[in-house]
Amino acid sequence: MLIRRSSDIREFEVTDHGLYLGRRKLLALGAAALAAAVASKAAAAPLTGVIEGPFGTSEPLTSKIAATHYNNFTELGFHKDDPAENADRFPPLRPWTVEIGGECAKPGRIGIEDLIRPHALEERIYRMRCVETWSMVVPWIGVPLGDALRQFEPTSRAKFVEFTSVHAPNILPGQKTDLLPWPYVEALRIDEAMHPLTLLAVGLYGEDLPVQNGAPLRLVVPWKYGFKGAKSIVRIRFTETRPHTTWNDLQPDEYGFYANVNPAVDHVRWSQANERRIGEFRRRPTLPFNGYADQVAGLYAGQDLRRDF
Ligand SMILES: Nc1nc2c(c(=O)[nH]1)N[C@H]1C(S)=C(S)[C@@H](COP(=O)(O)O)O[C@H]1N2
Ligand SMILES: [Mo]
Repeated sequence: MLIRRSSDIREFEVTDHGLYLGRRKLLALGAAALAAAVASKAAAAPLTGVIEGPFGTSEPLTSKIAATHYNNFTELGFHKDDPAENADRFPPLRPWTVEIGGECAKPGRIGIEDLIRPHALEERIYRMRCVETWSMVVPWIGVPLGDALRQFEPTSRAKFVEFTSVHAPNILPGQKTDLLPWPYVEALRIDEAMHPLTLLAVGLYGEDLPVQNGAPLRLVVPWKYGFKGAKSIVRIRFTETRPHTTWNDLQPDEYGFYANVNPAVDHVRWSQANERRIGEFRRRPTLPFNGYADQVAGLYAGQDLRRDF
């Protein structure tokens, strides 16, 4: 039942084909028609009181239409334009409860509002880099994950943090298939999770997170390949041992646990040395840690990043 031959389920194939469909559809629709289609989807609420975060880039933004229509969210379909198209199949987004547990002194179940209320929402313009060789620049809004997690008082045994995405096979079309073993699970080492660059995002482009980008809250880890950014999180757990994670379990030689953006370590079947920004034609060199080396390289001092890829 579960797992197809790994060659059938490469993220690359899934999304590359989808990207083609998406671009063709964009051309066919034209920007105006597409904008109308976007507007008719669940009305996004503007987020207020957002302050400018301490990190970010001044590079030109990817268009909102591209960032909300070239998506990987397997629960909502196979192709890159499926998540936007299937967005209204998603269960009601409020109230949304995230269960926090594992190696912490104060486990709890909290609503998204409770998670956010004590913290100022920050806007951070982050470079995003998929393990496929495209990239985006997206203005995310959220709270630093570390600030949100500290109140649960992780113990000294907490070495990793595991993130579990929504599981609703009766509603989510992708979960009626065996495209991936469900639910989607990702994890970070605790120092990565607590690093100030790691964001629990609740919005983008000034508004609530659209379903296709992982509503109502998802992880954004800008120095890592996109698959580390679990969407629509329902559970966060502190663990002593390294959790199993979806893509790493499926194809460990292709999707490393660390998944730090690294132009010097190729994917098994393609180079990771350069990338194409959505909306641009020329390729550009990929930067170590996606350009965030100054902030995060120290986390990996003494580690062999060819082995720990
Ligand atoms: N739950 C869940 N989270 C997920 C995925 C997924 O299929 N399911 N895809 C991942 C991958 S491979 C990428 S590149 C990013 C894409 O995020 P975006 O659509 O907002 O660009 O989400 C990640 N998070
Ligand atoms: Mo990805």
